[in-house]
Amino acid sequence: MSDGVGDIRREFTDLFDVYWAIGVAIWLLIAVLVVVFVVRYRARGDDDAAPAPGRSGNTPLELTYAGIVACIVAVLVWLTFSTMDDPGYRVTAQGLDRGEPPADAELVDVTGARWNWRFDYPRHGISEIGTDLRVPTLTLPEDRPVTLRMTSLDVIHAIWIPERRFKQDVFPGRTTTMTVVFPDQGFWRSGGQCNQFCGLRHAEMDFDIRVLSQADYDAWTRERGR
Ligand SMILES: [Cu+2]
Repeated sequence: MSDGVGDIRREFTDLFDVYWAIGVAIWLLIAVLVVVFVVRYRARGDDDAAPAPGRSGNTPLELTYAGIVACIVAVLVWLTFSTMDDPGYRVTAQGLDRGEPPADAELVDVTGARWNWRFDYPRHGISEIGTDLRVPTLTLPEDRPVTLRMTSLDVIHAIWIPERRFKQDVFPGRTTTMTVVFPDQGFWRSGGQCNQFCGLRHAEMDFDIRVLSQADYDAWTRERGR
């Protein structure tokens, strides 16, 4: 993995695992308590059907319970925000380019417009534009940071790459910069989608993703470039 850019997919999967484990633990606790109370306090014939003398409350127990819940929430908030603070996942807008892209990052200008995507590779003079009949292909080098400079020509779109757990809105009149890494070679048909409803043909606003070895990527840029 290249310097400075985390593996977003792995980081968000790890984060999800924490949420999942806590959710399962709480579900099990409640399920066990329900069974215990059903068995222990079940009606045992008419004599016992009258309501048991109630207890009005147990303040220390309730405070302990609230404290545990607050701790869980605090941990989840902290974990979530520290995951999103990965340099590769940092949103930069309108020239506020904090989170400097790594020096070896490939640069791709992404432009969304109803209802297609355009990918420009300014260092290679390559433009890849979708048409009504064919979605474009985002071609990228393997295991190298790729800085996406994203904007829109009309309305708000969102670039969504489920395989990498990557999603970001793109806005007209504003550039958002993010750096991602695709660690494995492969081809994903419709691996990228628009995720912000943008009109009639929003659902068709897809693109394919092709990740090549560095050598194949160099060959591709030579062949396609000017
Ligand atoms: Cu769209």
